[in-house]
Amino acid sequence: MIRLYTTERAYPYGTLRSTNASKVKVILEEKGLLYRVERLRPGDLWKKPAEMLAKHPLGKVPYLDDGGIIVYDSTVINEYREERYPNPPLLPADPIARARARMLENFGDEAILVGELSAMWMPWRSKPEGRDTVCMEKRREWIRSRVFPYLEKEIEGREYLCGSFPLAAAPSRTLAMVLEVDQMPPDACPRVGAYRERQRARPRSRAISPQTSLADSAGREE
Ligand SMILES: N[C@@H](CCC(=O)N[C@@H](CS)C(=O)NCC(=O)O)C(=O)O
Repeated sequence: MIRLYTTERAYPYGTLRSTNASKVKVILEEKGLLYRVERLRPGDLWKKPAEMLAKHPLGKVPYLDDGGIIVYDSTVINEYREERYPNPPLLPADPIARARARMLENFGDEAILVGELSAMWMPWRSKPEGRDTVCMEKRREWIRSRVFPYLEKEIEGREYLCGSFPLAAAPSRTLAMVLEVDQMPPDACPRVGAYRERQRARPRSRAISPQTSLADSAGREE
């Protein structure tokens, strides 16, 4: 049985989940694998208890326990999944298309997930009066000016960023998750807006939707 270690909690705006772990969760779903979610206490991300550090030396989530094999880091986990369970494939076979998929994934990691998105997402865990709205707006501006235009260009003429190969789009699936709560409009990028709706409509996105309860998104054991 695969166990995904992450943080997910119910808040007044829905179920708020770790962004990096959601990148893994959505891929486990796309692979149709059976797994169970093990939810850590959100405070563990700061306290970093010894049992967590024993599994992930940086004390972060996600990490995966695949029958006793521990794998951490969302990109490494998703590639491990691909190599260990090749069907359905997450990456195209052609080396050039494969490099493009990996570049899109890397862009998503560096432009969306590292820093920018969490600074916009974490404040939703606080009461409205406790949020740094100036900082949140700065992060939205980054997404508007640097992320949306690039995705707008890459999605042109395509239904999904990389056809039926979801690895490229895993970070942007978590952006779609955050924007279900944040509601920031795609402004001048209509293709991104329509793409986001298509992503959310995929049945496999349900497991990371803020509208899906904790009980309903704990994984599938059979
Ligand atoms: N590169 C890692 C980043 C993981 C990460 O930063 N996770 C966040 C939660 S979304 C975390 O554990 N933060 C606590 C910390 O940075 O100490 C990955 O892709 O898994």
